[in-house]
Amino acid sequence: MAERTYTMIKPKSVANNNIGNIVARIQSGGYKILGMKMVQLSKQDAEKFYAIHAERPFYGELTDFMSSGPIVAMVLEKDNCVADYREFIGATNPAEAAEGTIRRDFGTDIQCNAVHASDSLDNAAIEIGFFFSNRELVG
Ligand code: 3AN
Repeated sequence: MAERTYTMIKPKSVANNNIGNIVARIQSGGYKILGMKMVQLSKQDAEKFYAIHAERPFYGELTDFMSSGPIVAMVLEKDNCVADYREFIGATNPAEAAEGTIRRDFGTDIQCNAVHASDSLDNAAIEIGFFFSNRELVG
């Protein structure tokens, strides 16, 4: 069944000029891009987006990093999109991500792991709503 997920290209990959490479990878994987924009999160935005990780030791560092430069936010659509895309990008730690995955090829460490991906259908809906209005999505 067609599902939607939320993904974003993290600041370091934007700074490293990898937007085009990552978008090409996503499209060649069969994911349809329904919405896309480049924005810079404030520290407060990043804290809100990652509120689920508030108790984790890396929360301060993660939200500093995610607000350190522009990100590219996207909504993707495909059958079984949420689970398939998690597999497609690879493990959280790029060093442990499978060959040929986005995180393996474009991530540098566990924090700067190239892209974010929603971890469930419910969170995908919340995360899509955080960045996009319905008007900004095609199809
Ligand atoms: P995923 O992004 O694979 O769902 P989560 O939800 O465990 O992984 O972590 C969310 C984000 O927090 C990761 N994308 C990564 O940027 C950061 N992160 C996770 N674990 C660590 C860690 N041990 N040290 C620093 N940052 C981390």
